[in-house]
Amino acid sequence: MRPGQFHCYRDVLNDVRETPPFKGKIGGTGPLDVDFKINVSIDKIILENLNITFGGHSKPKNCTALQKIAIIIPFRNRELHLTYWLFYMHPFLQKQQGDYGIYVVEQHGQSMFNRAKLMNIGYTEAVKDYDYNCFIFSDVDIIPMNLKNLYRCSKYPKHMAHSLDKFNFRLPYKTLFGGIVAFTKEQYLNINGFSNSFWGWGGEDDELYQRVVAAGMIIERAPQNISKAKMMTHMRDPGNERNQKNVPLISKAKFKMHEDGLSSLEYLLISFTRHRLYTKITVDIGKPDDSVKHSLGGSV
Ligand code: UD2
Ligand code: MN
Repeated sequence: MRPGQFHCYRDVLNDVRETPPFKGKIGGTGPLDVDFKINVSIDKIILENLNITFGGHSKPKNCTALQKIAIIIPFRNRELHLTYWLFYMHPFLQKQQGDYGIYVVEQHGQSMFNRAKLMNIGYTEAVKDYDYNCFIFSDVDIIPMNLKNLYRCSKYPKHMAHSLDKFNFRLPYKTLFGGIVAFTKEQYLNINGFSNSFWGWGGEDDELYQRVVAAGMIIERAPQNISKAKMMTHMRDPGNERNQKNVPLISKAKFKMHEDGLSSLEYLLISFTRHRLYTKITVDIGKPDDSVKHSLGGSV
C-alpha cells in the first residue's frame, strides 16, 4: 500500500468520539501555550509554514483525508487578530492532519456588519473552490488551547467555543452556539445556512441554533477540558453595535429558514485573492433593509 492510501487519523465523517488522535510522531498532544503578547508577523508565519500553498491550503502528505475542511472567517478591520489566528492555527491544523483551506470573508465599506451573511458567502465561494465536505465557521479572535480539540465535522453540528477563558471555561447558557461551529455540507444545506437578516451584533448565533433544532438535529460539544480556548480581548467594533431588531427574528427561525439563507443569498464579489496564508474574499453585501439587488443593480 502506498502511503497516500492510508486514511488519516480520526478522519471519519460522522464520528462522534473525541479521544486524542495523535501518537508521538504526528505532533504534540497536550495543551498549547497561547499568548497574544508575543511578536507575530505575516512574513514570519510564512517562513514557519512553507508547506502551505497559495490561498492557505494544506493537506497531509502521508495519508488521505476524508474530511476536506473549509474554515470560514468573517472579517473587517481585525488585522492583528487575523495574524495571531494564522500564527496559531496553521501549525495546529497541520498537526491534526487536516486537509483544509482558509477563507477570510471581508465585508467591504462601512455599512452595518453582518457576520452571518459573510458565513454564507464563505460557504458559497469555498464550495466552488474545492470539494469541501466540512465547514468550520470561526470568529477571528478565538484560539484553541489544546491540540486534542479536533477541527473536524461530526455526526451533528458541533459547537466548538463552549469553553472560553472569557466565560471562565464554562458554558454561559445551554443554547449558546456562537464563536466557532462545524457543519458537514449536508448539515449546512439542511438548515439553508445562516439567516442573512442579522445586521449588527447579536442573535444570529441563537437563530442558527433554532434552525438546527427545527431541522430535527441536536448539537454536540467535545468535553469542556479539551475545548478550552482563548479569545482576544476587544471592544465592540464600530459598525457592529448591538441591534435590538435582531431579537424578535430568533424565534421565527423555523418559519423563515427555508426562504432566508443560502437560497436567498445576494452579494457583489469585489475580489477573490489568494494570499500566501489564506484566501481573501471581499464583498459588498449592501445594508439593512436594502436589497443588494436594488443598490447594486444585480445579484451574483
Ligand atoms: C459573540 C459570539 C460571536 C457572535 C457575536 C454576535 C461567541 C464566543 N462569540 O462574539 O460568534 O455571535 O457574539 O454577533 O459566542 N468581526 C470583524 N470585524 C468587525 C466585527 C466583527 O472581523 O468589525 C468578526 C470577527 O471575526 C469577530 C466576529 O465577527 O470575531 C464576531 O464579532 P465580535 O468578536 O465583536 O463578537 P463577540 O466577541 O461579542
Ligand atoms: Mn470576539
